[in-house]
Amino acid sequence: MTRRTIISTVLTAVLSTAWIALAVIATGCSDDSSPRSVVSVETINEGQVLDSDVYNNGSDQLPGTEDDYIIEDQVAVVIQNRPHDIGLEIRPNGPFGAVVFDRYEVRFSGEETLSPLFGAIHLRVLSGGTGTGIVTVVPAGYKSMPPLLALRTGGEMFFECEVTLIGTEEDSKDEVRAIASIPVHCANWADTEPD
Ligand SMILES: [Ca+2]
Ligand SMILES: [Ca+2]
Repeated sequence: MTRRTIISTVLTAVLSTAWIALAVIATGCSDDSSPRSVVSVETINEGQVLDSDVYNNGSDQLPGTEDDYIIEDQVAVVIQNRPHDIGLEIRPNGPFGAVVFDRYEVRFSGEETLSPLFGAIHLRVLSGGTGTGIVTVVPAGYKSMPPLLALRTGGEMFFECEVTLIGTEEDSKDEVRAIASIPVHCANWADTEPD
């Protein structure tokens, strides 16, 4: 091996190492594995406790007749989507980091047990903006079986309900989650007409 070849080989090795170092630095400078968008729940059910009516006597106001029905409780969830790196200038409607939620989970805690609920949703929230999704919290079916069924004739039950919206950031395809909790007060409340 000539002296020139040795120098060339060493130089190539040094340059390769430099490239690797640059690559590592570049990786280190970029964001970590977390999504570039940070989503959070601004409000759920406008910050109100959900009073869940387990039975509606219908327009004749009599229980046990044909016009009776059971309301499916839905709440509005307002999601905020802001950029992870606050140094970036993000405009609403810009292409960066819109998130799309496609499903949600509801989990209850309380003295009585209610099964977790898994639902679908379609909500796209632009970066730097907010969006409102409607989620079912207490399905009608839950009110037709124990333990809620017993409330038709009286009593009340309290639950803390955790709602998790799950989706992806369009740009990075990273999963994003927004979590909120809402107190739910179940009883056979005075009947109201559905919206
Ligand atoms: Ca009725
Ligand atoms: Ca009622």
